[in-house]
Amino acid sequence: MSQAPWTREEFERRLRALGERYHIHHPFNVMLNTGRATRKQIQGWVANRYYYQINIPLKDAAILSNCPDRSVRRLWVRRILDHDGYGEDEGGIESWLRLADAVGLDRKRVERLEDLLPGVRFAVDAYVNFARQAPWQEAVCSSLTELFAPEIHRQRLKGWPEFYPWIEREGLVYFQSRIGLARRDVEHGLAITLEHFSRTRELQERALEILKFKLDVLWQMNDALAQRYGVTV
Ligand code: AHQ
Repeated sequence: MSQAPWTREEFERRLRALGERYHIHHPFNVMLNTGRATRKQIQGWVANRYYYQINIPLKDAAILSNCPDRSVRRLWVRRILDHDGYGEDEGGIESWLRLADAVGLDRKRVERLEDLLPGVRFAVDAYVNFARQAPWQEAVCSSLTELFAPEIHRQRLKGWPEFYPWIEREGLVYFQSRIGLARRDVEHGLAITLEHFSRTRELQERALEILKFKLDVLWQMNDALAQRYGVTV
């Protein structure tokens, strides 16, 4: 006998409760955002996170290619332009390369993925392949880790200038841009998720599993970085 679905409020509460697994709590990220990272650890993080950034548009294009609903696509497409740029706006991937410049990395080396760790590559590829193969609503649900993203960007903007004065402020422009964009994107993604997955308790439980999968993707990236570059807690 299947159980009755949770109310939408309860379903959303349970989605948000998974924030306790967000990578803001990973020791590597805590080290970064409390000023205890070395130049090498920061450079390693920027070079590896570049692979995540360049794959976001591919992930979002996969969702578009699986989604027959024009009203969804016309909003979801903004995400690709946010990263790849549009008209005068050079986009988030260029901003990430500015961050690479600002932390003293050779951007050509970053673009050649010379420092990409296997654990980061496999975690990111798992995310992109999930988005390619899963029903588009499941891939939308997996983007909801950004429910928790504004806080992690705010932490960087607040702490890094004081902790890491050697990083040119221009390099932090990406984090500033994401606070507003993450809020906009989450509003859209959460509405689709609450609508699609609220019909049965099984669907709601599936949504929680999907979000846990994506939280693991982000957590694994930090595990790989901690293993390669060390972590001081
Ligand atoms: O810069 C980030 C970004 O553009 C996205 C898109 C979104 C998605 O579709 O999965 N997730 C995401 C995230 C970004 N930055 C991460 C960070 O820690 O800087 C956080 C990450 C996320 O929370 O999923």
